Amino acid sequence: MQSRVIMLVDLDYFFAQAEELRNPSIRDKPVVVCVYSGRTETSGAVSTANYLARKFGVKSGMPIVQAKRRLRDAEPVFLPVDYGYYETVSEKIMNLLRAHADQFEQVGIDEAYLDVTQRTKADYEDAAALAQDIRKETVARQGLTCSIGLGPNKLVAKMAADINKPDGLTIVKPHEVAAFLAAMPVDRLIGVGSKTKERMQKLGITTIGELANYDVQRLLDAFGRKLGLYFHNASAGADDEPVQQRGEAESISRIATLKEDTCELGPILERAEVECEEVHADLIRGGFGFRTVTIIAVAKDMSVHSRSRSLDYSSDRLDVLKDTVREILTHLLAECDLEIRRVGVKVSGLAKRSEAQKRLTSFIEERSNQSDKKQAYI
Ligand code: DCP
Ligand code: CA
Ligand code: CA
Repeated sequence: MQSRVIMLVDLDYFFAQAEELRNPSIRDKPVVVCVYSGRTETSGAVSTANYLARKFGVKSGMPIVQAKRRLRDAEPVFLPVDYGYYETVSEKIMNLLRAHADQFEQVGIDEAYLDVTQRTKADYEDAAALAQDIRKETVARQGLTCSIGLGPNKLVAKMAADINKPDGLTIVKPHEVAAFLAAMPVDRLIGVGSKTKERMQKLGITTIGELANYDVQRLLDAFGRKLGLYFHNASAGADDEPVQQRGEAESISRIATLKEDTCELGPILERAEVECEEVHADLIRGGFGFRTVTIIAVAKDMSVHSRSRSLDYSSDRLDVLKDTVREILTHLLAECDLEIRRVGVKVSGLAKRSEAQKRLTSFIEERSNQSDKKQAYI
């Protein structure tokens, strides 16, 4: 097979950079974009932060209070997430990137794979020049910097893009792959989390190179066939996944056990709202809107009850999701006398969001807000 040339383009500190774009006066300050949970004024988590804020140790997922503490004397700017705006920015960038690819695959709100084998005739010098053009173009046309990894497959391209951030370009030619990976700690390999890292450590594996040289049969014994084979191939930098627009996810869900079994709406709703936020974050990262919301409730006796409601339009709004969840739960609890042990939120009927859809949705939502909101549901 002809060797491929794959690029991974990832926007730098995306939500925070998008905020800087519409308000350049905050550029020289630490900028922290937050998902406020609404419980207290500062409860919630950091979505992302610009690189100045990261110098103070602020990072995605950190509690907002902790970020505030770290940035106490640094004149920080804290902003709430504005997914709709980031999506608009993302869409423009993706359209720009798509034009440079033979095959294009968006893998989240701020990154995409480009197969550029044909247009560069598999020449890395050509591909490097194309990557430089793309970097210049995202800045000149959309005002945003990105980091790019270039390599013979998606795995190497992705890992290369992470090396030189922000505003970096890292090129790994086919003959450089083994050396590029060998010395890296094993948890830098995509798919190796902290638990797997610990298990590998017990096997005497601490670097990706050691994983590549580890006896394959023993690896399969330890991790099972599918995962073992993946680790074996990936650690050698082998990956033949094609670049292609993915089929749409069928659903996104979260389920969790309540602190105690209860039949009261308050604590059940509180848990469900956290799940709404997590589901919604995944939804936005994937660039999806939803039409159907399902509540799954597991009762004390382990019986499972589910209720769904469909909107007559596709939405990506957290408030719409939360309102629908509240409505379904209220009905469910009124209908059956249940002590709930676990509660889950699922969205389905997912569709990629386009500009036209978004305009339509905001129009319908405006209308339905004016009249009785229930009319928006079927
Ligand atoms: N995001 C989030 N919560 C997380 C991780 C990410 O809300 N735990 C959101 C905010 C990010 C966006 O997704 O801006 C893209 O995620 P990345 O992992 O690509 O991170 P950034 O673009 O923020 O930073 P980097 O410059 O490291 O790519
Ligand atoms: Ca990014
Ligand atoms: Ca990303």
